[in-house]
Amino acid sequence: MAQYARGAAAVAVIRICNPPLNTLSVKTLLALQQEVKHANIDPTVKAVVICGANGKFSAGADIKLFSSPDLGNGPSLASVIDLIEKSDKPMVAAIESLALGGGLEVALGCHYRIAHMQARVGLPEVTLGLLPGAGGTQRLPRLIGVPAALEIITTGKHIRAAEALKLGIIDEIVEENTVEAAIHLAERVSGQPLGPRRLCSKQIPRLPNMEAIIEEALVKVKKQARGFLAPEMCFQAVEASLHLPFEEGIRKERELFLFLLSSGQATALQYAFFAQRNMEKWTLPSGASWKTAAPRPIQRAAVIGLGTMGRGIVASLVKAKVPVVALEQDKNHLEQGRGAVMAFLGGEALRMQQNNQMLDVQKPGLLHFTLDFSSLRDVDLVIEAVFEDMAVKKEIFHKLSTICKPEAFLCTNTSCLDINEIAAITRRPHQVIGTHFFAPAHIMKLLEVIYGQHTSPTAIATVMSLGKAMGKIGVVVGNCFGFVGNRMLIPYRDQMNFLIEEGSTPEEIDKALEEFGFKMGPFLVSDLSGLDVGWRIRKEQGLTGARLPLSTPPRHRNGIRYSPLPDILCEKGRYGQKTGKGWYQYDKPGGRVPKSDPWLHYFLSDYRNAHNIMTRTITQDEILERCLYSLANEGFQILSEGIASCPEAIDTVYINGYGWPRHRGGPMFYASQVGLSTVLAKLQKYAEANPDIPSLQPCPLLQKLVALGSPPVSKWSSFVESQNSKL
Ligand code: 3H9
Repeated sequence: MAQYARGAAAVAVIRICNPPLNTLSVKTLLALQQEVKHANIDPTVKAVVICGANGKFSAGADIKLFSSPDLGNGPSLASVIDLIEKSDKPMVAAIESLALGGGLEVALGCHYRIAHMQARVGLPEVTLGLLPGAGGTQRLPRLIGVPAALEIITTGKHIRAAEALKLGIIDEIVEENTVEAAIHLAERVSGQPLGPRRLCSKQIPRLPNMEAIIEEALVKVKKQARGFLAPEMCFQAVEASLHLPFEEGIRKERELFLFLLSSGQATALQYAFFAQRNMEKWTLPSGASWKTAAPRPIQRAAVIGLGTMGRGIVASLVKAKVPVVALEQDKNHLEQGRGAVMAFLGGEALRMQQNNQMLDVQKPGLLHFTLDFSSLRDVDLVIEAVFEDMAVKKEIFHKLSTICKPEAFLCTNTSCLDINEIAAITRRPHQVIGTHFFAPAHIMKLLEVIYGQHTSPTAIATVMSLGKAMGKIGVVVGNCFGFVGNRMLIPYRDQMNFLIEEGSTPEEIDKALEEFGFKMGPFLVSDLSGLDVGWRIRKEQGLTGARLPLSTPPRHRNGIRYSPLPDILCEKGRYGQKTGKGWYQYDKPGGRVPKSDPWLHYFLSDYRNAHNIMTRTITQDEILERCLYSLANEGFQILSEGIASCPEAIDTVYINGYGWPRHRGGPMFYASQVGLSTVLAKLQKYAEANPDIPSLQPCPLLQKLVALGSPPVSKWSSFVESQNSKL
């Protein structure tokens, strides 16, 4: 609740109070409104400071409100800000820690803004599928100009106090006692005219080349959007501030805000926001959970293998200021790894310096490169990151089990291998856990944390806590081939291959999925990551089989449809970008710009002829349905097996590790938005037409959910739990 106190010189201090982040709920807004009204009519009050309780200004509107029946109850945020701005007593915002969204809009309604040097401000509504709906799109451009406001509002980025000062968002920065400083400022400005300080009556700063700037900004926004509505609506609202008087601009902002609020995209993004945060609150089928398991501190970690993954993991640990021992098998690999890690970290140190942060890579003890396994004797946790070869991994874990201290945790960075089999080779299976990082590991946020049969809750809590410190989004998942993310990719990739066998092209499939919202189509991704990676795994699984004459390799394995196309490409040395040829062609090995390859189209046509496949035109809808519904179908199977504890876990994995467009909420949320009965009917149709593709057979859980009337995503887990408890 907002409180009301009085400073020495009749300055009222109003504290926004709604822990932990002082979000603006109906109750908080009502209290803020009352306190501002009080201050306005109290003749002894000469000026007002607005701040947040517990050293945080405000994280903005309470996002839960947007889907709650309380929406529309109480005063609107816009009306409270209007009251603040129209006050004839100086209102000073004292910004500590953060002022985001509606929080910054409150501060923009104030006549002066003062911030602590560590504070961050921003209008991140776009990331929730919205736009700043309480005057932010009209006040910010009046304060800092249209180009800077467009950049902030269409990207939603957070801005540090120093930059906010440069841009003119805040008037002063202080190193300590922000509220005290704000009281002094309020005393100083008391009695001065407020007209020029009210952003609602300020003229937009004009630039001679404004039209060109606006056009350029629109092109940029459209290029990034890929069907995501909010950035363009943010653009339109800010553009309105250029042409319309303040009140009309506010009306336009409102209209666009309400449009976005009712769009499925805002619902999807808000779902994704809370889904991601819930991942920290993991629970195992055994009942053990984040509440009952405490993480152990990691004073020193080790990484084995400095290939692509190991390098990124080392860099992430160092960034998190965790001392690391980095181990390789020979001098050559060690030096290559050292060079790559130092290059990542050098870039990172520069970036951090620009934000007034420090990363001292040379700090003694922070990073130690070695060839000597005995250096791992004292570490608290090891992450093995060698290539995906069970025999090699087992050998390493056997060694670790004898060398590392008994309480050390042993993690394997694997994308598909069996954690139990690796754990069984050690004398401490309860300390063994899977950590599936995504490449490049120093950038990608997702971390699948895989528990095996014996993994202890303490090991999970420790890895989740370490992952968080490394800036990762940890998702706890069960052990099976491919875990959550890669297992679901299998039917998806099968469909894309089957579709090109039947008459589609990589270009058409990539375009369909890019228009759906993926940054890159699946064939382009495959060329980028290398076709040989999957080929090696398929060979190890014995899937690729013995080669018949190349033009007619069989399209089935044990009666189940199997497309040999990717294997044939690999046999021809077409690994993707690295060899300059894959599903596309590139100007040279390592080239990045894809070009359609006539060879591939002739090859596909020969292949279809050899197999007597009647080529047909495949629609964009069929491409999307077969690829995406088969992916979600596997998700339902994963849920029913308890590999993922909830649909939110699957969606968080896909959004953060597989490029699934966030504004579509993740595959499970998407299935619920399309309608479970529609997804079921389509799967049934495709399964009937393709009886040799078992992954198109609808999962029993999907069928049961449809029979139950398609409950919302939030109810699926309790349904699965009740089903499993009956077994
Ligand atoms: C808006 O303002 C619209 C306006 O224009 C007005 C229109 C009319 N609401 O993330 P954390 C919860 S839209 C509800 O773990 P951190 C969060 O779920 C809003 N709840 O902390 C978590 O709950 P729990 C614009 C919220 O330090 C707890 O607070 N604002 C909200 O890692 C702690 O959060 C934004 O988009 C919220 N607004 O990160 C800011 N914010 O403990 C959204 C947080 O139950 N928030 N919670 O799991 C964030 O980006 C991050 O929370 C922040 C802190 C960076 C602030």
